[in-house]
Amino acid sequence: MKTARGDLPMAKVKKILVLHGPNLNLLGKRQPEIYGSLTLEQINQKIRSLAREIKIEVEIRQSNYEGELVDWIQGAGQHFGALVINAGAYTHTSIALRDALAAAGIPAVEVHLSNIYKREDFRKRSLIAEVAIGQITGFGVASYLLGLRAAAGYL
Ligand code: CA2
Repeated sequence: MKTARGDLPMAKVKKILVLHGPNLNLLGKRQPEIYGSLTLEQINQKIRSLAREIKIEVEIRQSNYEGELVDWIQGAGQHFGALVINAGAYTHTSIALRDALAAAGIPAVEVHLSNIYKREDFRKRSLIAEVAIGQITGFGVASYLLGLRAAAGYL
């Protein structure tokens, strides 16, 4: 039987794709008062450790390029059952990411390290919130871990 994913069999995809958007590769080097002191690699280790604990597979990618993120989201439905995404500043600007997430055919959880509603006005609007199943914002690295648990519930 064919599925929304095309020719793949009905077997559930147990893997989650975690996407980090622009500038998240700079974490730990600047603005620790806003984003914490962990580097992106340290955050990724915590994500992988939780994934092992709750027995799910994760793949983690980071890009500073909007089009690359769009390509990854477009392809995600073929290999992953859900997405966790911190789209960084593209959260507030990217109709392209929003459209890709809306078309992805898998649930996405939006996460942010900082509380975007306690910051500048331009960060208070998320263009992807309406196409995500939910949003977790303001808990530092725990936002990713809560997001992973939430996404795992949809596998
Ligand atoms: O709070 C979040 O997770 C954000 O998605 C982080 C983005 C920001 O543009 C969003 O409004 C909220 C920024 C990513 C990290 O940017 C850095 C810039 C300089 C030094 C370290 C990180």
